[in-house]
This record gives sequence, C-alpha cells and structure tokens, in this order.
Amino acid sequence: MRSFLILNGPNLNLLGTRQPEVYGHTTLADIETMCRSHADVIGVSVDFAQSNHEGVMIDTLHAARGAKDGVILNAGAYTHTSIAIMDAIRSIELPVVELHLSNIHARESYRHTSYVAPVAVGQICGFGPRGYVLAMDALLGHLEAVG
Ligand code: CA2
Repeated sequence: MRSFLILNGPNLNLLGTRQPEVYGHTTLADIETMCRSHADVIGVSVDFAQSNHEGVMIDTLHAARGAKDGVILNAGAYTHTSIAIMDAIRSIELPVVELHLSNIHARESYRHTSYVAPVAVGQICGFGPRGYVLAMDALLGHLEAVG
C-alpha cells in the first residue's frame, strides 16, 4: 500500500475558527477526516501533520525520505519565503504536490511566488478543502505513471 504524508504549515491549525470569509468554515480536523476517508477509497495510507515551525516541517519532510511514497504540502506562508523548505524537498527525493486552499495567483502579489513550485511535481490551488482530495488523486496518478 502506498503511503502519503500530508503536511500543513503555519496558521493552518486555525482553519475554520478565524477569517472564515477567506478560508471558510472547514477545520483542519475536518480536512484530515476527509483525507482519511478518501485514503480508504483509493487504497493508500496517510500521515497527517501540521506545524507552525519551519524547522519542524523540515524535520518532518526529512523523516518522510524512504518512509513515504510522496508528500502533499500546504506550506502556508512559508511557500512564499522558505528556501530551506525548498532545499528540504529537493533533498528527500520524493514527489511533492503543492497545495493551497486559496488561489494564490489571484491574491496579493507576494503570494504569487512559490519556492515550493520549482521542486514540486505540480500545484493545486483555489479549490478549498476539496483540493486535498484532488492532490491525493494527483499524487497517486503520478506514482502510477512513473511506476
Ligand atoms: O491558501 C492556502 O492554503 C495558503 O497556503 C494559506 C496560507 C497563506 O499564507 C498562503 O498564501 C496560502 C495561510 C494560512 C492561514 O490560515 C488561517 C486560517 C484561519 C485564520 C487565519 C489564518
């Protein structure tokens, strides 16, 4: 069975509790439940994690090397700033799908740059919580295509 890490970055623990006009009413726990039930449908296992700390996220990515088949990463605002996370993704030699709830390209210009994008197999953004399920299908499809 293929094994995915779904890693969420800073402030995403607040989903559903603040700024619902931007990020909606769905909590991160709701998203985890959605991912786990989709994992059962498509026959993969998932680890679901969140951290507000760049170094912890990097440690979690390092631990995925050799232990997971791929990563779905919503790096939050670190997407737009973190060369360290970009380097970590490169170092783990795993396919990473970049994910955002919002359409980062339709928001402020400082969100248009992604340090994750150049080292990801692809990016899904703008579809809200359903993007996680789309990302799981995309990652599995990618793994099946590359063998
Ligand atoms: O759209 C996304 O998923 C983002 O990764 C979310 C990040 C943002 O910095 C990225 O540009 C796009 C922010 C997550 C903050 O989540 C909050 C949720 C509720 C209340 C406050 C923040």
